[in-house]
Amino acid sequence: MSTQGRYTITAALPYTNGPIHIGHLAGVYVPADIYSRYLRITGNDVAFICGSDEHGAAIPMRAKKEGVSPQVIIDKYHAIIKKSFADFGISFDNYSRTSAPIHHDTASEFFKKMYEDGKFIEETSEQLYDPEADQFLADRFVTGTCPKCGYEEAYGDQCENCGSSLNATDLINPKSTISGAEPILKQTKHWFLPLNQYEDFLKEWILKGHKKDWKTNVYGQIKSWIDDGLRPRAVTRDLDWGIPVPVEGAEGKVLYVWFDAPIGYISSTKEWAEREGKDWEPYWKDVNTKLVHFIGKDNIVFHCIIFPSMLKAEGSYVLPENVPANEFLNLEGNKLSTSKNWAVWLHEYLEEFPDKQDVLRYVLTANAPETKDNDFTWKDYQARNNNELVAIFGNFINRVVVLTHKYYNGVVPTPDAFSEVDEQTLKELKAYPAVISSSIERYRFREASQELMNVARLGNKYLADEEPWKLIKTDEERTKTVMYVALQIASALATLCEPFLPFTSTKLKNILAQSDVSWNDVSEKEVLLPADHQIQKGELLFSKVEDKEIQKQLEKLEATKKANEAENKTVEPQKETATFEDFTKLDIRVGTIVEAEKMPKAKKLLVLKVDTGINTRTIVSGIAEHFTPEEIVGKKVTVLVNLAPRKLRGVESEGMILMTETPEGKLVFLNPDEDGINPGAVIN
Ligand code: B3M
Ligand code: ZN
Repeated sequence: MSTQGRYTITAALPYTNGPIHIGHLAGVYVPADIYSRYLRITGNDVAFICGSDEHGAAIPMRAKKEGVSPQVIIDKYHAIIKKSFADFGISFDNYSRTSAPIHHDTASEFFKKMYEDGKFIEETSEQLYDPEADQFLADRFVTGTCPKCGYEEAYGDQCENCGSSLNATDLINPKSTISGAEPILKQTKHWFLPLNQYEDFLKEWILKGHKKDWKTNVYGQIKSWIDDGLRPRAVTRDLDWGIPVPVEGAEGKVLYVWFDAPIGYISSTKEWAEREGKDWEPYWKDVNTKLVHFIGKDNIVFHCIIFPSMLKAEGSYVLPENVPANEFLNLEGNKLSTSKNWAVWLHEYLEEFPDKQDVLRYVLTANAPETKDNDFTWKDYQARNNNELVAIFGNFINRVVVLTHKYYNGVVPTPDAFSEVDEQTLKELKAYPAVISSSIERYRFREASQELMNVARLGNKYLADEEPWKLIKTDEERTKTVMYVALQIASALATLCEPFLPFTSTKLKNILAQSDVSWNDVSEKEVLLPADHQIQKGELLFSKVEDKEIQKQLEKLEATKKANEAENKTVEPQKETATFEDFTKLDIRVGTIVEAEKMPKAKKLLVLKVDTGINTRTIVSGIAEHFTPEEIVGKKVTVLVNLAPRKLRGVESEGMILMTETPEGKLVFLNPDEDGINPGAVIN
């Protein structure tokens, strides 16, 4: 069991450019909350810290789209997000926001200290500038033709077609997305954190120090970043939304959002400490403090490479003890997406399932994407609720409470001598706190939630075996003992479920009129609910979710799908007329994929060997995110065989596999009967 200590626990600061959904809850906030609640009730000193991330280019972009100021956007979503967290019992000690003055000051000072200590390198380079809008263009604000593959809608930082990461200045025919003007090059100075200088430190700290206790998904990502070689990273931007760079000669520049956001953890801690009359510094600077960051997998590099390098450079802070990042949650087989409205929004869920916060917490924990991406389905939600929370946990408590009232007017009976079964059951019960602790302390929250359910199973089995409802007719003394033992299990459950099911825990403690059973008491005390103790009238802890409620949710998603499809029906305009001669120039054949492998270091590319009937040739195809090499070997495909060969990442590609795309953006081989392919889908 955990020894008492000081913990600073952070949960990723959500961007205030939209509300939050089940993916956020499952990936970050529920596990962080379980961990924090657990540490508190086992006697640790905990600062559980979060806040809204209100800077970055995405906020003004969203504001522009909605035709309002960035301030309106952040105020709106900050309020919605903060309320959702409170509604789901996420027990932050402080929820701040990065627009707060205390954060602006803290981040500015952090930057200044690093600046004065010579931790940055300054570099003047030519950046794209929108002469009409009179501003420098963040990478995402520039589109143009990809120099690698010719795709015309590539972004300044990445080509979504071939997966190459780009520099905005490499784009051919670049266009500003703000004014449409052609950007010009203009000199601008920026400050860079030379991450390459931190390689040795990072290797020593993570690769050696934490190899064993960090999650393999996290460790693997860090290792591959380090193995790829780290480069200096700009920590300032030309943008008019953010924290002004606090040094001379930096007018019109702000701190890069990923520089200021993690410092938000520190400023939120300060805000909390000020309010509580505490000293914030031990929570960040005392070497005995354990700093733990809960995040999603897309934030790993920032929390495991960049922020630790910043902390190291600043010099006075502790480094994270662990970063238990989760994978992603999908919804009914598709990626959660804010823009496609493919989500279960927390505020909407509560309208339809008021009082079922704990159910969602439980389902998201039992099925958490801890080691791989996972799928949330409404059927699974219903099954976990009906078969576990109602049928096991709720049923056990209900029987205990109802029988105690029926037989003893709600007064805990005095037991007789324990039988062997009683002794064994109580012994098993006492072992659970350590078992659940061990899972939680290793960040295995799924496992922990199942061990909790096993406590209820233990109670159910005990009642089913001892059958007090029959026993009462033949042996009143023995019945008292059985009910006494069952009440001890109920009491243990009230305490042990608190990290997972905080609302249920409160209800159950009220029913049992129990206030002072601690986590350790469950294993250490002989008696949790003493004889003669009066319990309260019962209420149902959980209720069944009916088929029609699930059906309604599925229909709602179906409607979203239809709406997205309708929106995507904006079919691409027909191209210029091609003559018959033009057409006959294209030589399209059927081919068989005979080999497939991933292109090293390119997320989207597969290198294929295709038997075209003419010969077997190499074709590089941007489909790696849609197919595994294994699943396509042997597939028949259509191939444009006389496309002029071109090199992709140094590999000569001789031809093109014809593909099309579903409205959800999944690439499919040419087979127009495939689900979701609509008239007008472009073949390319
Ligand atoms: N604002 C959230 C995200 O990437 C990002 C986290 C900041 S944590 C310091 O979804
Ligand atoms: Zn490209």
